[in-house]
Amino acid sequence: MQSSSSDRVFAALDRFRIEIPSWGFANTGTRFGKYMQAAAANTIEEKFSDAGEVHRCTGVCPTLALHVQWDFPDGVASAASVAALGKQYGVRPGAINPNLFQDQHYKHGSFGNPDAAVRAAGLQHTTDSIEIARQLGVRDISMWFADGSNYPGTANIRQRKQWFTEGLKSAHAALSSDQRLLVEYKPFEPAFYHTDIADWGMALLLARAAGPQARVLVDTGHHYSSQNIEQIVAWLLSENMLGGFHFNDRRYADDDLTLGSIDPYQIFRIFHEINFFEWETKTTADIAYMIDQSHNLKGKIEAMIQTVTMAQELFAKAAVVSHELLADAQAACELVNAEAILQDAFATDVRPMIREWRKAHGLPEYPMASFRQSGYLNRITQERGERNAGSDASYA
Ligand SMILES: [Mn+2]
Repeated sequence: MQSSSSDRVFAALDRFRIEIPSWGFANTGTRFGKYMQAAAANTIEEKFSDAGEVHRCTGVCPTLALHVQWDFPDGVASAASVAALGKQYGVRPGAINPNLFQDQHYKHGSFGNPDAAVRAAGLQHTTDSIEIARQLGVRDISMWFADGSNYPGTANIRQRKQWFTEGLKSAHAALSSDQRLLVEYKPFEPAFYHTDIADWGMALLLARAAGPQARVLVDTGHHYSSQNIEQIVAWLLSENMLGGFHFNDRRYADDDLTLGSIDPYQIFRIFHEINFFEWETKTTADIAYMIDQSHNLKGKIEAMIQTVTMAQELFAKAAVVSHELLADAQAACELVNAEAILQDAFATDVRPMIREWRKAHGLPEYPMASFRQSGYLNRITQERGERNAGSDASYA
């Protein structure tokens, strides 16, 4: 017997959790400058506090992704104080993101740098990051590399591929048995001629070479325009190689716009492929849903709540799809019917069901209103405003 769509939506909401990034609460900007927000978080404690507020309002963000360079000023030695902050604010440390692009010696790359000493420094930072994760009880280490080149002929592409293979193998060897290495890809930026891990195929090959606990991380903003991301997702699922997502939306390139602000149907189709896979295989895909967005113009906490509730809504819409009917329509090549099953699910207003689910779990029915009524923003604006006004808005 088929379950009702509201049963399916409730079951989907019960299992949907999404991780928010610490850097989404800080004053970040464009490549050209930044507009300072009085309420932006400056310290790791402020980031945990803001994340705790998002989790209080939404109930689905129990973890906070952390960035080693920015959130662990003393490296491994900062792990204990970060763990304490997690307890204090009711948000656990999430994926650990090493930083292999900010230090001066990474000018010509990290794992792909022609200088063996720089490659070794990159690997050391990565194994330190794995140790931080281990001390925090964190499973996932998210590897994003800015490595690449700007001009034809300036880099040995095959040699760098080999260095990446070796570096990722060595990093993998440092994992505990319960940890995972997530390999992210991006077609361009900051490198504008070639990027060492430019697409999902390269990430897949490198993850396979690294070892059995490596998976691919799909950042929705890291694709060329019009690329079929849900097909990539379906292929990675079928290969058991999809480790997680960095969600954001984009209009032109890696724009870091709010999830669903430009193309909500895209995200719905991704969620649909995951749900359909799970239904067909009677398995649960082990996927880390994470947000990777920086908000320059919107208020940072409001933008995060907006993102989380949109993700929840699109995940719930995907749960409305009747997989039995869809499988039948596909098998019979009933094209219009099959497509309409997706379209009808996407058009379903799931918001009343989500409010019911929140009520049943003692959560605010309207997370944004709850945030605005809480007085939290006023409080942190006063606490942080003077200091933030004095910080540097220039990138030059
Ligand atoms: Mn990302």
